[in-house]
Amino acid sequence: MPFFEPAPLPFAKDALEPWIGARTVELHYEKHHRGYAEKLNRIALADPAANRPLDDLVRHAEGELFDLAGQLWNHDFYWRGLRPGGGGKPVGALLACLEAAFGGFASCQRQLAEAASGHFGSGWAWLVLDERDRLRVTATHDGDNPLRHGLAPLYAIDVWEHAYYLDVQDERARYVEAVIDHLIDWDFVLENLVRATGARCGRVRSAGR
Ligand code: MN3
Repeated sequence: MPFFEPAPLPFAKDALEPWIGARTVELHYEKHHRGYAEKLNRIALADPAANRPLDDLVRHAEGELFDLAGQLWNHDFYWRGLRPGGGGKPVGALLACLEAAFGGFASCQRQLAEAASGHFGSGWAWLVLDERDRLRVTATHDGDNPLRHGLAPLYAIDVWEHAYYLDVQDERARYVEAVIDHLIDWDFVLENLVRATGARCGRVRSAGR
C-alpha cells in the first residue's frame, strides 16, 4: 500500500464534457496527478522524512518534496471543486459573502478569471480566505499552495497547460471561462469557507475593511 495516493476522481472521466474532454481528464488524472503521488512515494521510500501527512509537507517541505506534495494536494483539491452542471451563481450566504467581499459577484468572477488567464507560466489561481477573514483571489506558481502563505484555500483552478491544451490548445481563457461558467462546485467552496471560518461566513469581511 503506497503512502501517497491521488484522491479518487469524484466523477466519471467524461462527466465534464464538453468543457473538459474525457481524454484531458484521463491524462491529467492518470498520468500527471498519479505521477506526482508515485514520485512522492519513491522519495518517501528512500527518505523517512517524507513519510509525513501531506498537509504537513505542503506547509513545510522544501525542494522536490514540496513541489510534488503541493501538486498532489492541489490536484486532489482541484477535482473536488469541479462538477457537471456547476458554475453560474452560488446562492444564499455564500453569494452574499462574495458580493460583499468583491463588490458584486461579477467582480469576483472577473478577478478569478483574470488571475487564472493572466498567470504567467504554470501554476494555480485560487479563491482564498486570508488571516483576517477576507476573501481574496490569488495565484501561485508551479506546485505552490496558499496554506504555505497563511491563507485558507477555498477553490483552485489548475492553469498548467496539461489542464486544457488538448481541449483548447493555447486559448487558456476559454478553459478558464468554461470552468467558471459551467463547472465550479460552489457547495465545495462553501464547505471550505465554513471550515476556514470555523462557523458561518458571517465573519467574512471585504478586503476594503
Ligand atoms: Mn494539473
